[in-house]
Amino acid sequence: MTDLATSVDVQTSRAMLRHMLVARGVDAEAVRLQNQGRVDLWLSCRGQEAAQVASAMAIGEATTIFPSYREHAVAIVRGIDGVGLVAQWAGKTFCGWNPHRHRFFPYTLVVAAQTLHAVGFAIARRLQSLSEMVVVYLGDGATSEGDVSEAMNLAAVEQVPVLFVVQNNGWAISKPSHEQMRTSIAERARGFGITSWSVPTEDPELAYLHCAGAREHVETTGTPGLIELRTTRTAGHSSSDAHTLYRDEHELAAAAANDPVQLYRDRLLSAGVVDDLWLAEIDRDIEAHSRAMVEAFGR
Ligand SMILES: Cc1ncc(C[n+]2csc(CCOP(=O)(O)OP(=O)(O)O)c2C)c(N)n1
Ligand SMILES: [Mg+2]
Repeated sequence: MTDLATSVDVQTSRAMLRHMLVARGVDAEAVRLQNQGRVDLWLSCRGQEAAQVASAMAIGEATTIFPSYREHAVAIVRGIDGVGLVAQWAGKTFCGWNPHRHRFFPYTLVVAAQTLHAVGFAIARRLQSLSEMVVVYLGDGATSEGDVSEAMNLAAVEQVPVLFVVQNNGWAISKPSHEQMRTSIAERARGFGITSWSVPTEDPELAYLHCAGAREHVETTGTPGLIELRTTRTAGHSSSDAHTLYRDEHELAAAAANDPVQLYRDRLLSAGVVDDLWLAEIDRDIEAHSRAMVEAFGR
């Protein structure tokens, strides 16, 4: 990746923090509703907000995204509200948003299947002479699925502009990522002839710049790319997963101490990029999401 910008502007910083805070608030309300039995299942994105918001914002609004099932913060960036996001998990609908309007396809619970959908979509776009970049989100565990090998190979052979965004949160349910593969995820992509990067996401701004670089590479070359975002899953795999049974207490304590949302909030506050008034407005926004969610599912 060359010619990376070295900083993000203040508006981008504020927007990133706003999306991260709203995603955290919506996620927390969904957890509460699930605890009350109003939502059947929830797969929290807690801890992954920086990776998701930074990548989604770097990708921009025009690109079609194929998500997995945990990209709630990406959905928030795409303008999907808490009610739309949770409706599927409350058994109300197959998809709580308009995939075409938001350019955000329905969640796929069949691990890795969306990678083939994304590559097929990109090929179809080219056949329609509408060549455009397509983005697909997947997890570390998904990269061991045969579908991902097929998708990466097809994308490379067809030379279509698909950006694979892999959130490596360290776990595929209870299987740690270091036990899932002998090579790194980025190396796997290179084996298929796909340019790849592996970046940390503790700093959302750095993650944003790296993702913007990956996006530019895919857009300008018209070829696939893969960016591995190293992140942390703070909660269990799902609301049915007692993750403290298989996770080390020190790992969980470190995750809580390095919470990307709290750290970024503190950083922008002490730098004067945001102030208490600005944060209070975001709190009101979160409350509005929560109220609407309780109204829709809470009784
Ligand atoms: C084809 C398929 N195999 C297995 C499962 C069961 N399953 C659901 S999530 C998951 C782990 C996926 O891990 P990862 O790709 O790292 O994503 P994460 O949940 O960590 O976001 C598995 C094995 C499934 N839903 N679909
Ligand atoms: Mg994972």
